Amino acid sequence: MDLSELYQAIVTGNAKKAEEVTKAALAENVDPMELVQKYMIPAMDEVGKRFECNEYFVPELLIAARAMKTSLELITPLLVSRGAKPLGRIVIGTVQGDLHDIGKNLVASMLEGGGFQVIDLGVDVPPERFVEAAREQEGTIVAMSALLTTTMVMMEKVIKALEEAGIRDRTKVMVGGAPITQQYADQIGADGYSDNASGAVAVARKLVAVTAS
Ligand code: B1M
Repeated sequence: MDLSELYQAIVTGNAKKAEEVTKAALAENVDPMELVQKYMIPAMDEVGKRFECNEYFVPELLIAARAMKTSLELITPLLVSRGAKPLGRIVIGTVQGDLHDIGKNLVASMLEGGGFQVIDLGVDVPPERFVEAAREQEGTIVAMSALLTTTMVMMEKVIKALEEAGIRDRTKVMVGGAPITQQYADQIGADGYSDNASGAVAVARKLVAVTAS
């Protein structure tokens, strides 16, 4: 099977083909994370590059995203484990003003697969919504995703809002998304950062261990 067809299907926004190749690959027991990491994420990176050089425009981004999501819908159930007692509770969302959710959804699925109870607040999440969700249960981790340089600043606002609500000391915060770096995470006072979905699980596990000790 030629898995580069999955890459091509996403770059060209061919959701039907993406679905077909993903189904065939899974039927042949190809590792779902290999599909995501080797073909699907590079395809979205290529779409981003074409957008940057004005070869693609917003409609092409949208149809590529639709193809990506079609494949992810088939893969997500395989990333999510069931039955085990959760390691901890995580509320996740894309920050206010930002509508990108593919990476956030992937991180949420990996966290769930990694044994966490995940409450997904969706996209365009205002600081007070993160605070409200964190307040519901002590020890909750707040996980934020941002894809735009114009919206990443909201992460700091959420941390400030947690402080103002008096729950920052009992709420760990982790951040990620294409424009976020370890340096930025440190600068805004986040407790954890990862540049990818499986790394996010390792970070969340560390944060839980720190809270428990
Ligand atoms: Co947008 N977009 N977009 N877009 N888009 C980017 C982000 C951009 C880099 C494209 C470019 O110019 N090359 C650029 C941002 C530039 C900047 O800020 N510096 C951009 C722009 C400009 C825009 C608009 C402003 C375009 C416009 O309207 N003129 C607009 C903004 C809308 C808004 O949010 N208010 C816009 C809109 C869109 C669509 C809606 C059309 C669509 C999103 C559809 C959707 O998500 N449902 C879209 C898309 C698809 C992209 C690109 C092409 C792909 C994003 C993606 O899904 N990547 C993107 C270019 C790119 O990133 N290469 C681009 C795949 C995904 C798996 O990766 O989300 O990075 P990512 O997640 C990774 C890691 O970052 C990490 O793990 C994930 C898995 O490895 N991660 C975390 C993410 N969150 C994490 C959280 C963690 C830990 C790790 O802990 C909590």
